[in-house]
Amino acid sequence: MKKNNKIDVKKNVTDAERIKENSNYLRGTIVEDLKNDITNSFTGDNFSLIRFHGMYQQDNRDLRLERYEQKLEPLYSMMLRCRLPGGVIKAKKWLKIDQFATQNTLYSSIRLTNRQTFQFHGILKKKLKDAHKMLHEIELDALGTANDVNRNVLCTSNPMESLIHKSAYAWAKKISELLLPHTKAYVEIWLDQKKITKKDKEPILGKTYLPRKFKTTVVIPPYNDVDLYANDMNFIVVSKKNNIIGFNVLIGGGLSFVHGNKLTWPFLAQELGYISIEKTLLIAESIVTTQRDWGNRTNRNNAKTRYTIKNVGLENFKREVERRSGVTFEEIRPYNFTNRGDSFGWKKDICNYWSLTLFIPNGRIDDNNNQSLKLGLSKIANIHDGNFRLTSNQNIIITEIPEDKKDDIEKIAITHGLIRNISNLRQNSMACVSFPTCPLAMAEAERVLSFFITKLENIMLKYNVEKETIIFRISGCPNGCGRSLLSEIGLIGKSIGRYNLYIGGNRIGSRIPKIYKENITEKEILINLDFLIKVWSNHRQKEEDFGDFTIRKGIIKEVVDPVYDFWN
Ligand code: SRM
Ligand code: SF4
Repeated sequence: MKKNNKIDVKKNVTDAERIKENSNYLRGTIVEDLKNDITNSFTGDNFSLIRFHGMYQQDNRDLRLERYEQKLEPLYSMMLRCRLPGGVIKAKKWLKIDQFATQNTLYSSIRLTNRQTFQFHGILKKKLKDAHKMLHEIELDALGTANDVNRNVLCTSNPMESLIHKSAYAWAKKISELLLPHTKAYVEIWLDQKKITKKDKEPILGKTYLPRKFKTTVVIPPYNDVDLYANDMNFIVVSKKNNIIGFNVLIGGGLSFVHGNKLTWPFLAQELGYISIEKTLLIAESIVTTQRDWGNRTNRNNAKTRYTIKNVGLENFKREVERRSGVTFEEIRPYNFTNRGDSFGWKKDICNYWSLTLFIPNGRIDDNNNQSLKLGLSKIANIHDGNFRLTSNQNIIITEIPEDKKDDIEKIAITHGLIRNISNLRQNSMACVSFPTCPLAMAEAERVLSFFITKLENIMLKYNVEKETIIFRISGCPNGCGRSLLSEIGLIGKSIGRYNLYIGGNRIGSRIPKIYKENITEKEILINLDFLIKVWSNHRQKEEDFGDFTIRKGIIKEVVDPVYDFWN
């Protein structure tokens, strides 16, 4: 294994590295698999390679056993995630998305994600090219929305709220473009374009791409609606007289861990320094290439930026970024976050248009017996010339609404359940997708969120705190997609019907909560929360948030250094 006492990296690299190296810039044999109609699945390395093109192979886990007993192949289909930096899409384009979901997917729904984009679940292999071609027709793509690349770039929602918002959104798009894979594999395979170049090149990502997924945000204080502390690279806007003059740069956030593995831990993004605006792309590139070259390629559990920083030290990482970019970081400029979540209802923008923020339960846009959100949104899209803007909290903002369309849009929204009276608690809650489509799910999340919220609403009513809010989130496994580790009360799935209960995060999402009870049932969770909310309602200081209260009262120890405190 060792040569001259050095680890032979090539020999020790993970299978994921071998797959990338041998893929011919992400082509593999995907084209051959598409011609094979005996199975609905992708074979060998292609299972992983299609992720770089924005798709995941899944099967319906509710039907797995039944199909196994019938000796049938699992019901394979693909989830496809669109690239939509800042979450902005023309309302008219939405109609195509809506139509595709209805006509070509097994579930007929569209799922808004907490990274400002949408996913289709249940596309059969034979329909995949149609999906990519439809996206291309409306000037979208799914490139780089999954696997070891920079993912969909987040930006504080509603770019029309101020000139700063508009410009921040432009930066989110520029960063997304800069860090995209350059390979032409995507257009060749999915859009049937002829091979254009003889030799592909990946000047930033490199032939083996990044060691692991990489996440970026552009944020405008005081709104932390993007949950920046969960991301690898963050640009916090610093402005003067309505102009962005530069960014505070924070790196190394991430929320996943592995149950029982103390070498894995969540971590909050840390401050690197301030840069002036013209250095932005240079710095983005240098941070990414440093992580590309220094990140761990022998253990995927320790491959994200936060582990690289832990290994080499923040100062060394910073010096390397400065060396590569030729830019010296200045001292961090003062900034402050006071808000998270979305603010619902009507608002006027800088051009005197209106915007309407709608609550979408779990981000799931579908029609069923109780609601017709999908139909409602398509009716709005039909009469609206402006944009839909997807938020990092799985909601949607209809923007650029002229005064004379306001009433019509509101009427449709009310008729189809898109405007409803809901509690603050519900508005601020979140769950990941989990069952039935997520192959990694250990416990339910999306499908039990409403149940938990209704029970918690009753508990809060009982103790006269029903007007208050608590950031409550559920993730079906410790990958933590529901960002439970930035909540005041977070559940993380252990097995069917059982969760770890975390408390002690704060309202603005800059403190990681800690485990309060391990592996408990839904009933036990509610008994514990009834007790905690009762104590909070009786003993909190004026307007003290739930998370802060649990720390002040010593109910849970504060997580200061997550590497140690998260586990001990
Ligand atoms: Fe996630 C994997 C869904 C945001 C951490 N995530 C998955 C997969 C693709 C399962 C898989 O690998 O097969 C899930 C697909 C479920 C399905 O059926 O749709 C999945 N993640 C989601 C979404 C849809 C959750 C949602 O309800 O909104 C989010 C899609 C975002 C997007 O549009 O790109 C989503 N995932 C997150 C977040 C939150 C965030 O980014 O703000 C996290 C935690 C932050 C972080 O990255 O640390 C997150 N997802 C993971 C991980 C753990 C990564 C790690 O660092 O170890 C995995 C597993 C993996 O990558 O190996 C994962
Ligand atoms: Fe799936 Fe786990 Fe992510 Fe939930 S947290 S979507 S269960 S990977």
